[in-house]
Amino acid sequence: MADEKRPSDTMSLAMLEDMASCGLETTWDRYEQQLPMCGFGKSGLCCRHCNMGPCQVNPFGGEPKTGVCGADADTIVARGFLRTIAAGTSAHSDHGRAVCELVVAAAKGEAPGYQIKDEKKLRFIAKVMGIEAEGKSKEDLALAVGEKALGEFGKPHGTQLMATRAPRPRQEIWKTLGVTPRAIDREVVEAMHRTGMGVDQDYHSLLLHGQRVALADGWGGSMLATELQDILFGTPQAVLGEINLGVLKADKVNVIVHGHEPILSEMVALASQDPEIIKEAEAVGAKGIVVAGICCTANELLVRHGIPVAGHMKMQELAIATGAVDAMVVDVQCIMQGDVALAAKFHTRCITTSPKARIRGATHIEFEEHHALDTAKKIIREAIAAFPKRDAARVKIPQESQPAVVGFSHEFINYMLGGRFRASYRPLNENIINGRIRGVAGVVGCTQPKVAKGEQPYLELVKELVANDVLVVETGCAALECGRAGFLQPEFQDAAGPGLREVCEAVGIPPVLHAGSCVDNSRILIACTEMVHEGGLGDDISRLPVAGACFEWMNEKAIAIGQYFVSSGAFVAFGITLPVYGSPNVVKYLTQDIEAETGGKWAFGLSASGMAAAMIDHINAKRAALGINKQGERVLYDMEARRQLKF
Ligand code: SF4
Ligand code: MSK
Repeated sequence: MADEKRPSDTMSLAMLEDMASCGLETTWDRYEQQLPMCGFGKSGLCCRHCNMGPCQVNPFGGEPKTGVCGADADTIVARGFLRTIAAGTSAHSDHGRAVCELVVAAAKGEAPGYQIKDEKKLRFIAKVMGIEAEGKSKEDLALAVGEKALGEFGKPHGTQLMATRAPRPRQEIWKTLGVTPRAIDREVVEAMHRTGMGVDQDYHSLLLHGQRVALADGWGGSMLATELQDILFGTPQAVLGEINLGVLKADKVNVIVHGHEPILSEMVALASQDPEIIKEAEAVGAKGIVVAGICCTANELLVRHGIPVAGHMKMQELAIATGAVDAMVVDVQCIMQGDVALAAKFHTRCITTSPKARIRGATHIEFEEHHALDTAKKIIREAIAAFPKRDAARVKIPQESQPAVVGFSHEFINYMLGGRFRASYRPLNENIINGRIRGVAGVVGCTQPKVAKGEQPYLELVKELVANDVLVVETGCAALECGRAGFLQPEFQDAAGPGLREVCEAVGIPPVLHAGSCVDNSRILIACTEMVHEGGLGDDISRLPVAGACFEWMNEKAIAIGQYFVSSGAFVAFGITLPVYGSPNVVKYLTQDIEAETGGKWAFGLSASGMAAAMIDHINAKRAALGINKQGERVLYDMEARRQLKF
């Protein structure tokens, strides 16, 4: 059992104990089986980039000091880091490409069921792209925007159009460094080329390209994904949702949608409301249909429609183990292959839907945008067919869930702060300048089993931040972890420091704002840019009293995100560790020297309270540099003080 003095996830602990007693294997068991993990891999010192290897370099300075080709630790570590960024960028950007293709298809009338929902944003993005909108119907404009957006992935000349939204001084920094992102595919291809045997063998040169690739993600693929999804499905605004396994219902057909792309899950949600489909569910004895999300597909549906969320990444197996999931419908990213083996021990149907992501043993029903609603109905019918096969004796749904107010897109934050007629970031900037709000923190990213069972470092981190008057913006699984602890409710104001609480009470927002999925970290880039443009906090993101964090990072995408924030001027802290310790030069570059180039830097391997302290210290330093350091000293919350907080 977890130490009682620490925040503990008793629900998951109880479920894991029950699963163990039933002989059901989980990701925690498989993690244990992997221990001890390879030290070369952990420190980034293993290279498999050619068949003279695999090579491993001695991390303690002894022999061998290089691989067969002579590549040293710096080169091997930097190549690995760059490939990780490239992989993360590919994932976000391929997601973005699929959205662009859907916008084009919808505009041509070839994707029945999809419409242009946010014409205002469509016109705004057209302007950013230099497309003349005057006199064009929304369909014609969407076609032009979709085609131009698709061009961003492979255009032979020029740089990313979305990057022109960054503050001017930031664009100048990128230009000087030579990292303004060109076509997204080009940056990824070049990363793979540079990191192959016998090409780029200078760690600084490799890591500079890492910056360029990451920027192609944040200010390219991810931003296009977010903006075009908003155009198609609507820009999020505050909506009430519910988070945790208790959203599943024993008497209803439960369909989980899991992965990242809302393209299909939007249709699954729509199909679940079809009277004919509901009748079919009732005909097999169910009282209705629940569609609930896991991971970032969940976040996409949650922030736009308030559709309930069953859990985050490391809860996918727990969801199946409730015995009440009739279909686990997956698209791409963060889907564990182990789900299929576990589902086979229940009545649960695992259904893959993407041509890019098949899992042996799963049922494959390929999503096709031209017949999306029909595909979605077919999928729900699979779940309905599975419902009567449930073993009622094995249905154990924990009765735990929390309401959550979500949907804080940067447009909605703007509106909340300023109102419909004077939407503006002015109140936020003013409250930062007057010291009620110390600064803003982005807490984003994954959950994973390297964190001991029952421990919840995101909760420790976020509690400490808000108690110190730091407004927190969240995305991804971190947001879901905080949501199921009740942190996304206005009542969580009680845990905030006096200044932040006053602002939250006045505006009517929680001190933790859920902004969306992994690709939606681009919303935070734009929010930072808006703060710069509003004035009073310096002329660039690097001057803002802001910081970012990801404690339980797991997916390569998280590294791409961390790097694009650092390259945009932010301080970014990651938990656990990064696979770079094998090269002191790379560590020094990422945690120190890069600051002179970009104004941002990395920190890693910190505890939750160490991370909070580092972020607050950074925010204080930025306040001091701006001459607005009237805020009091950092309040350090020890375990006793934390226990006394309401949450
Ligand atoms: Fe070894 Fe060099 Fe080949 Fe890597 S590229 S496997 S270090 S020989
Ligand atoms: S789902 S990438 S575990 S946030 Fe986006 Fe969660 Fe990380 Fe996957």
